[in-house]
Amino acid sequence: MNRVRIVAIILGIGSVASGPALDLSPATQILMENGSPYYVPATATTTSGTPVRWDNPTPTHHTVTHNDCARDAQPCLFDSGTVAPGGHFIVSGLPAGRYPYHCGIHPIMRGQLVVTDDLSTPSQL
Ligand SMILES: [Cu+2]
Repeated sequence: MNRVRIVAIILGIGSVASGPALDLSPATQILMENGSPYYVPATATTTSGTPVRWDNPTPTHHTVTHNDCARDAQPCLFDSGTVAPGGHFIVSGLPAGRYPYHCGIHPIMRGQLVVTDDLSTPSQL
């Protein structure tokens, strides 16, 4: 009985790992596109405790680069580097804030990530 149950659990994990459509992780997802608005949604809102995942379903290489990465005085909070077609990029643990970003390869591609405090996580006392 127990063995059957364990096999079923393993198969379940395998199907999630191999099928992006079945990804059950509670990430905020953003799609890259080759046409406007380029990042969908163009403005994504999430909470500080939620990973953010950008997927590149296009046949083109793109990046997800925080705008402040180009300014020496500002902290560069995320820069994916090149994300190949079919690839993805995940950021987690961002503090609350508003993060405009762009594609380093195609500067016309611009998006914005808004992170709010995660109210489900108890604040440190
Ligand atoms: Cu691009």
